[in-house]
Amino acid sequence: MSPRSSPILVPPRYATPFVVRRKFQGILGKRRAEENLEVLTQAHAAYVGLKENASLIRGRGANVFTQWVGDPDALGSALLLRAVLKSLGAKEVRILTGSLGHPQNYKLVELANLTLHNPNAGRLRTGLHCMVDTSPPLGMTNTTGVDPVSEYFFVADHHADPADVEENCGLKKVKRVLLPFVGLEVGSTSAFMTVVAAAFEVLEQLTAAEKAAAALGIYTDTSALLHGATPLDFKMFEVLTRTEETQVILDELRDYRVPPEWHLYRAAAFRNQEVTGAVRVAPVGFVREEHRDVIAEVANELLRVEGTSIGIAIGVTTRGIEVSIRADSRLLEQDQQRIVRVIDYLLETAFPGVSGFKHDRQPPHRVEGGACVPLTPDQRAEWRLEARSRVAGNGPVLAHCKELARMLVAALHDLEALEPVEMDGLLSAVGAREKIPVDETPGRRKRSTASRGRKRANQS
Ligand SMILES: [Mn+2]
Repeated sequence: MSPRSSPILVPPRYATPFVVRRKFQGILGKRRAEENLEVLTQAHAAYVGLKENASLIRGRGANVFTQWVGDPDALGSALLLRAVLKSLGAKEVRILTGSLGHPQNYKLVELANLTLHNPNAGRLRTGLHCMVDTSPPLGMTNTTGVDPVSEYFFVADHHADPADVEENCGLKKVKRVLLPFVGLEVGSTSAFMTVVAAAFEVLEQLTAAEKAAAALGIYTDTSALLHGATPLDFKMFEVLTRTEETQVILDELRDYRVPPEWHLYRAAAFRNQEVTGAVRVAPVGFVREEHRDVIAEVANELLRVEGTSIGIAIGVTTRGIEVSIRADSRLLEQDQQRIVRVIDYLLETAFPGVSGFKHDRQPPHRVEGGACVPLTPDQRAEWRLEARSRVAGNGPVLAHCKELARMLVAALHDLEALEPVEMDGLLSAVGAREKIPVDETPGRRKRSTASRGRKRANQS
């Protein structure tokens, strides 16, 4: 992209703080409006932009794309945008989500009575293209498999960096993104879309279940308002859950049930894991697409095991090879930032040229990410995966996951040989920790006894 050419993401026009305060004080209260002034300035620009373009929307259809595998934040944002577009006269608004990967999300879709359309076959051909909780262009990273579009009407997302979105749009020949709200500084896209919907006065038209769905979006993306939640996330969660009816539905969504297979995946992951120092890699084997999010849950759990800095889970779905990575550098005494470089190296070496690998850097110490590598025709023919195939079993799929696990560990050993300082404390962390006298403090002794007990349980 030449820096002089006009940007694809049309820069929003921002109002003065006076105008922004006046619009949002009634919704958030004076103090909260002041606390959130920056993001509210963006919400105000979204409100004005949508209003000014009402003539484009009226009588027309709209597509709202999410990630291929929809999560609560994406679905909550989508139904909020749908309400806004309908209030501006849109004839039909379709939510385009390829699949769901978690039982909680099936429950959400059922309770909020959402109809999800296939992102390719189910789109309105002449509709305005919108995107929530993920950024253009379609067909990359978590929208792999979605046919591209060249013009976007409205985008709201808190994940990608605006400069990266601009660059990727240029590479994929996107012509224009008319109303881009990307790289939002909020814990959830749903919080942003809730305040936009409130500006349009459409919140009260939502059903209790729809409000609960949006609240769950805020809740899950901020780990129950504990991780990366901004004042806007807190406030919008409170606004959405004011009625008892909404609270009851939200409680039901939080208290979801998992299918019995869920624990087969976990058991396979912990039985097959490769542990090298502070690195745990768990091959899971075949995972049904509707259970796909268990791979990320396994990665989270690996990182929870004491003394772990990197947790990687590998599974195969009918979509492809799915890898989920979690890293935490708090155990590393020096230069905690190097965890990002180690993960970068690992992904580039083990999966060269694979588009779709992406990870959020959450400095100073957390890295989260994942990717889906499409299956080759040979793998498809050999494995003959069907939706009903046996999950997490032995066989060629698990063998392939194990092979990938070994490759990742080998790549780390190579990096250690090349740059020992980068890898200090990662592959050899357990050995280093065992040198610490166990009776150093009473607290430490207690913890290490507990950890030994858990390790035995996991290995059996
Ligand atoms: Mn999100």
